Amino acid sequence: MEPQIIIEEHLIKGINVVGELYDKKKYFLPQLIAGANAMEIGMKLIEPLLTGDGNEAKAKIVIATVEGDIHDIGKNLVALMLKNYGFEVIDLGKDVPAETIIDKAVEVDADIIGLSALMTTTMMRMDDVVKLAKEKGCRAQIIIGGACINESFKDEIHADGYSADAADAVKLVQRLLKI
Ligand code: B12
Repeated sequence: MEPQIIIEEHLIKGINVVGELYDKKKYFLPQLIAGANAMEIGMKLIEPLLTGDGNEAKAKIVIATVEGDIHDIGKNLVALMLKNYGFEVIDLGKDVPAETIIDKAVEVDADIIGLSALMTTTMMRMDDVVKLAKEKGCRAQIIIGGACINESFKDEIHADGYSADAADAVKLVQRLLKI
């Protein structure tokens, strides 16, 4: 089976089932954490098997989960896919303050900033990053994603792009950078 299929058809579908059972109060935090850990272990095994075509120009992408949010499975997946397509990805991790993200983007002269948020309580932290980028004259285009994010939220906070999944994130970056 192709590694990409294992991720899309099995790991992501699996964690979504865990999420649905959690919503229905059939699963609780321990099961949620066990599911997330299983997904991470699976991803570590699959990572070396993924191969991009390696033909893309090396653009720099700073990626992070916003402050107050510790969900990083989706962000890690997006980072992995982008690396796999030859982009230089600087992953700042999770629960990252806006200042840290913008300072790093300015320091490395990033082309793109990728932001992830999974909670309605943390999605507004993306707005902070967009505003701070303008204030500090950061030239990077900002793309956003996460289960609670959509195209209209992207427009509302004046981010440059939104994608619903990791495969589309690659296409989005290629489109924004015109490559
Ligand atoms: C796994 C999980 C956890 C794990 C996280 C482990 C980890 N290392 O990430 C643990 C158990 C730690 C956890 C904790 C909590 N969680 Co939680 N969690 C989930 C769950 C079940 C799945 C999330 C996930 O990983 N999905 C799989 C990935 C692959 O999908 P994804 O993140 O959406 O990413 C894809 C796209 O969105 C997109 N994408 C993502 N990021 C980006 C970034 C860019 C730039 C782009 C372009 C695209 C992109 O591409 C990705 C790949 O295709 C969701 C339920 C759900 N169905 O979403 C709840 C959920 C997100 N959690 C929730 C909550 C409330 C919490 C807690 C507050 C629970 C608690 N009471 O403590 C804490 C959070 C504490 C905090 N401060 O952050 C709520 C949020 C509700 C809301 N709307 O605000 C959810 C929706 C569950 C629910 N229905 O209540 N959680």
